[in-house]
Amino acid sequence: MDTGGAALGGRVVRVDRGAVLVLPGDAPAVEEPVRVPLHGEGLVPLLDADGVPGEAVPPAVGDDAVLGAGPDGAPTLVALRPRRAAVVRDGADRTSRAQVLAANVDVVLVVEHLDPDPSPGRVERLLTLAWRSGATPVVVLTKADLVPDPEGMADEVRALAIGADVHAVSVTAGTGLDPVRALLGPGRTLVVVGPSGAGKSTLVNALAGAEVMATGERRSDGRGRHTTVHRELVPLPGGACLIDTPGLRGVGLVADAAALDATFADVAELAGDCRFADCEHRTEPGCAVLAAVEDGTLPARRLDSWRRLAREAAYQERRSDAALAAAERNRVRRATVAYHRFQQGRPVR
Ligand SMILES: Nc1nc2c(ncn2[C@@H]2O[C@H](COP(=O)(O)OP(=O)(O)OP(=O)(O)O)[C@@H](O)[C@H]2O)c(=O)[nH]1
Ligand SMILES: [Mg+2]
Ligand SMILES: [Zn+2]
Repeated sequence: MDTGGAALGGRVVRVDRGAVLVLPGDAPAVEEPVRVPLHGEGLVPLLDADGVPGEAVPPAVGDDAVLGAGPDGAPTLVALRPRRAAVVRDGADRTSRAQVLAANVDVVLVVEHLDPDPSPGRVERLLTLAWRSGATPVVVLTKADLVPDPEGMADEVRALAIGADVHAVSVTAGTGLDPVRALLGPGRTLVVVGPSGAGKSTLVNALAGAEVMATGERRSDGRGRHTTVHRELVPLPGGACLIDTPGLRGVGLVADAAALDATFADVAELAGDCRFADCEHRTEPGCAVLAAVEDGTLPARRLDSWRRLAREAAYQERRSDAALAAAERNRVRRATVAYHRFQQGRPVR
């Protein structure tokens, strides 16, 4: 496949049913994105580092697209360049594969509100998602104007967000945004993830300096109503890109032991001192993790949260192994059918 330097390319801004919106990379100014139709199942080959097409996948927001021209001159999506980092969640149903929420990102902003109280478990879950992506996780605690001691609350979150910066911000009061703005270098891509109503689109607008995304009404119970319904990439005048996403309801994790260990670096370190290498930190003698809970150095909540996510990741891994095995059986069956048709001189489909 000729996907040389001369090939036209662009960034996938949005994925709709049957089409993607692509912002041409070589546009003189930031123009309107072009609508490029998707055909069949909407799968596009993902190129490897050598430009060789590999598995066909659904395009994701943030993908670097290689564009060609159809017979009528209309743009077609030829391939996707290799993804350098991707935020991936477990597929929604039993058959579907993991879903790419955002591709080619540099920073994952884990957005959580200070009012109502932040949920430690949700922050840990989203941090695991963020660590797995390969991008840098940063926690943004919103609505600092609504609580008396945002910094005290931020310190509590810092204790569980090991290795990630944590910023308390208020868009309403215009406070705390500078360290987040500092992440917006030219060519960098940031994606916001978090629950509905956390203020992701409000933050995107503040960073963009314009009302690029619609934001929700504030309800008295502080909960959102899924104002944003599409994942969407917003190019900023300074050359950075922001990807806004709809609120995540109980996002499923894709199994990744390293990401879990990054989020729970404290548990992982303690586990190194357990007597048994395969210690599950339940009832085993010589368990350093249980000892730390016992003497108060590790919050019991933290161990519970680790357990929940580790169990889920293990389940997901078994499930994806089963799905892979089923896909392989299917592939072999199809190949066998094709071979028989070939032997019988019938057209191979
Ligand atoms: N007081 C206050 N309200 C805020 C702040 N940031 C966002 N809000 C309000 O929170 C509500 C939800 O904000 P959105 O930006 O729509 O939330 P979202 O995370 O994009 O929600 P979804 O699109 O549903 O996922 C809106 O009413 C915002 O005005 C803030 O810093 N302070
Ligand atoms: Mg929104
Ligand atoms: Zn142990």
